[in-house]
Amino acid sequence: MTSSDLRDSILHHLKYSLGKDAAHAVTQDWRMALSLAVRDRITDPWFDATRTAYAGQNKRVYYLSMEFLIGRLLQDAIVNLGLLETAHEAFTDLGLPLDTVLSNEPDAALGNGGLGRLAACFIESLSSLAVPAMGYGIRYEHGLFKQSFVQGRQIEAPEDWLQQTHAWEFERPESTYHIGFGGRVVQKDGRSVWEPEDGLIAQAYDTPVIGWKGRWANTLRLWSAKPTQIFDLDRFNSGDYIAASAPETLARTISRVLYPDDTTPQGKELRLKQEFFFTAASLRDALRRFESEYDDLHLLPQKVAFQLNDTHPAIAGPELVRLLHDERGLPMDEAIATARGCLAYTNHTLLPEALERWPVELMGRLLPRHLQIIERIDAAHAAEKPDRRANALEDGEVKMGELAFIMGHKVNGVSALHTDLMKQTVFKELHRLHPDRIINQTNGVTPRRWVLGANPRLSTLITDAIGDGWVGDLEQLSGLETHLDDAGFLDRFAAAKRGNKTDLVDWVQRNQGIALDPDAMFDVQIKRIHEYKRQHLNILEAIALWQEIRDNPNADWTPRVKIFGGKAAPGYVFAKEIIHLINDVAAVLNADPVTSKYLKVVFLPNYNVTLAERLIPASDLSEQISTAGKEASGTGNMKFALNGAPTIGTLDGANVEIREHVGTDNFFLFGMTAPEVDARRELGDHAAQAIAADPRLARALDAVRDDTFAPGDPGRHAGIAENLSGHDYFVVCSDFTDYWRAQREVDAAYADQGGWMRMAALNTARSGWFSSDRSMRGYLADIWRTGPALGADGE
Ligand code: F58
Repeated sequence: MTSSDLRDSILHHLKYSLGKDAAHAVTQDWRMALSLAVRDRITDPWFDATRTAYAGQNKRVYYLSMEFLIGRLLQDAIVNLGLLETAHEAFTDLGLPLDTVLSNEPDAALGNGGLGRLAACFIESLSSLAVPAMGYGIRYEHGLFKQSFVQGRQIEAPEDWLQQTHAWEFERPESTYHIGFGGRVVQKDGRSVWEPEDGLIAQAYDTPVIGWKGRWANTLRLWSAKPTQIFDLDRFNSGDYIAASAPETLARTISRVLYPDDTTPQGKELRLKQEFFFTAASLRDALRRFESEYDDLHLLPQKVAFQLNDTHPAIAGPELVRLLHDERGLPMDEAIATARGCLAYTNHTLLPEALERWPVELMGRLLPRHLQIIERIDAAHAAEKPDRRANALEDGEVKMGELAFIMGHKVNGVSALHTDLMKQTVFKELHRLHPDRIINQTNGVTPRRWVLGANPRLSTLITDAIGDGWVGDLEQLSGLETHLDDAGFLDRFAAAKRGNKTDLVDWVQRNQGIALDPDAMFDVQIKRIHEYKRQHLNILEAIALWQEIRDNPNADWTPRVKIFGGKAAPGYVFAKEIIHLINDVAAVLNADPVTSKYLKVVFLPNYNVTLAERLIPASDLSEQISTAGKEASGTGNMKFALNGAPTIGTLDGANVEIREHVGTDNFFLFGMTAPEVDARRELGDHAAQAIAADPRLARALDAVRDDTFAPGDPGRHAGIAENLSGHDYFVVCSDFTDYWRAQREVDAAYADQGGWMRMAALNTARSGWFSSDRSMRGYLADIWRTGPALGADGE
C-alpha cells in the first residue's frame, strides 16, 4: 500500500463513513478515518485466519480473562501491518503530524495492572504466531478510574473510553446468549435442570487483533450485558418511568465498571455475577463453534483449550460440566474428565487476600446448580485422592483457586520462583496429590508494542546493527553483543536514550510544569501502588538521600529524578497514604534550592499503558523492589530491561530470571530472599532492630513522622511511620540498609557513563527471552498441545 493509497482511503472514510468534509475535520475525525482505513487492511487477514482455522480443523485456544489492558490500538495495528512510514507520509500530505492523530485515541483501560496487560500481550503474540485463538472478556463501559491528585491525594473519576465511537470493534447483535442467575434446580426425567429466576443477555463485540507482519488476526470478543426486556411497558404507561427502565439498568450494571469495590456484600455479588456472565457466554460460544464442526463431545479436549487467567473465570469448571452433563447428557464422571481435558489455570498471586473465596450461601443463591456440581467435583476428587485439605469447599466457602486447580489439567505459575512457592505454599496439598500438574510459564511482553512501537530510536539502532528479524524472534537481540565493543554503537545507544529522555522532559514540562534535567538519572517505579511493591521503601530512600545532600551539599552527588506512577485501589487506604506521602515529599524536595539540582521526585498522575510507553524508553533505572516472595512475576521489569534500563531489585518474581539472563554484574541486587524474609518476620521486633541499626533510616522515619512533609499538619503521615516502625509486615525497614547500599552503587555506576551505557545495552541484548512469543510457545507445547496454523513461510 502506498502513502497515496492510504491517503485516499482515509479521505474516503472521512467522507463516506464519518460524513465529514476534510475542510472541517478535527483531529478525532482524522483519527477515526485513519483507524477505519487501517481496519480495512486487517479485515482480509482476519477472515483468512478464520477460514484457515476451520479448514485445518485446528485446535482453538480460548483465553478467558476478566481483564484485557489493551491501551491504544491504532499505532499497534499500523506497526504490525508495516505501515508506519506510509502513515507518516500520508499525514504529511494531509498536513497533520501522525503523532497528533495517534495520541487522540483513548487508552482502553480494561484492566487493573499486570494481569490484564499480560492478557493483551498474549493475544497479540498468538496472532503473531498464527495460532487460532480468541480472547474472551468483558466490554466494560468504564475501565479503570482516572486518577488525579488534589493536594497530593488521589482522586478517582470515572473513565469513559466509549464516549467516542470505538473504531476497532464490530458489534455482533446476532451473537447473544441468555445468562441466568438464581432460581432452583428441578429433576426432570432423572436429570437435574437449572431453572434460573433472573437473566440477562450477553452480546458480543469483536475486535480484531492483527499479528506481526499482518499474517494472521485473532479476535478479542468482549461481552456486553443487555436486559432481556428493554423496559417494562406497563409501568411506563402507568407513568412510573424510572421503575420502567429498572431491568435495563440492572442488567447493564454487570458490564458497566471494571472491578467494582468488592468490600461490600453488594460489590461481592456483582463481581461474582460478572465472572459467571462472561465465563458462561464464552463457554457457550466456544461450544457452539465446536458443535458446528464436530458431533462427538469426546473430541473436545483435542479441539478446544480454555485458559483461565487467574481464578476469575474459575466457575468455568462447574459450568462446563453442567453444559456437558445436564444439557448434553454426558455421564457426570465423563463430563468432569472432558472438562478437565480442556481447562488449565494460571495463578498470578500467592497473597491470601487476593485468592478468591465465595460464601457458599452466595454461590447457592446465585448459581444453585453450580454449587451442587462443585460438591460433586469435590466428591469425585476425594474418591480419587482422599485428602480433606484439598477440597474446593471448606468452612462455608468455595475456594476458587482449589476449584481451578482440581478442574484444570495444568496449573501454571508465572515465574520460576513463583511456581516453586506455589508448590510449597498455597497448593502444597494439591501439589502432593498431583505432582505433575503445576508447571512454570514465565511471563513475557510483546516486542512489537514495547520496543518497536514504543521506542523507535532504539529499534532503528537495533535493526541497523542486526537486521529486523528480532521483531518476530526477540532472541536475535543477542546479536547486539558483538557490537558492544564498538564505541560508535554505544554512542548511538546513548543518543537514543538521550532523545527519549528529552522527549519526556518536554512532556513533563508541558503537562506538569516541572523542569527536569535530561542528564540526571531517571529512576522509575511504575506499577500499581501496593505495600508489597514497596513504593514507600523508595520514597524513604529519597528522604534519606535528601537529608544527606543537605548535610553535605558540595559533595559529588549523581543527579537523579525519581519518577513514580501508579494507581491505588479506591478502597486501599494505606496505598493512598503512600501516594499522599510521595506527593508531599516531592513538593518539599523539588522546592529545595540546595538539593533540587541533585534530587527531584515526580509522581505522574493517571498511569496507564500510554504513559508506560512514554516512560519506559526514557528510563535509566528500573525499580523492582518488592518484598521477596510477593511479586508473582512482574512484566514491567522485562520492558525496562529490554529498553536498556538496568534493574535495582530483590530476588523476587521474574527479577531472578532477568538477573540470570543479563548477568549478575548488570543488575543491582539487594535485600532478603524469600526464606530470609520469613525468618526475619519470626523476630517480632525486626523493624525496631533495623531502625536501631541504621541512623539514616531512623532519621528518614522521623521526618515522615513529624511535619517536615506536612507543614502545619503534623501527624499527617504518622500512620505510615507507625506501620513501618511497628508491624512492618513487608519488611521495608529490614531491607532499607541494603537498598541504600545498592543505590549508592547505582550512583557510582551511572557516574561512569561509558560503563553505564554498556550495561544498559547488555540489558537489551540479553533480554530477548522475555518475549511473550516465547511464553506462548511454552503454553502451546506444555499446556494447550497445539501450534501455529501457518508455517513460517505463511502457508
Ligand atoms: C499480577 N497480578 C502480578 N493482579 O502481581 C504480577 O506479578 C504478574 O506479573 C502479573 O499479574 C501477570 O502475571 C495482577 O495484576 C491484579 O491486577 C488483580 C486483579 C483482580 C483484582 C485485584 C488485582
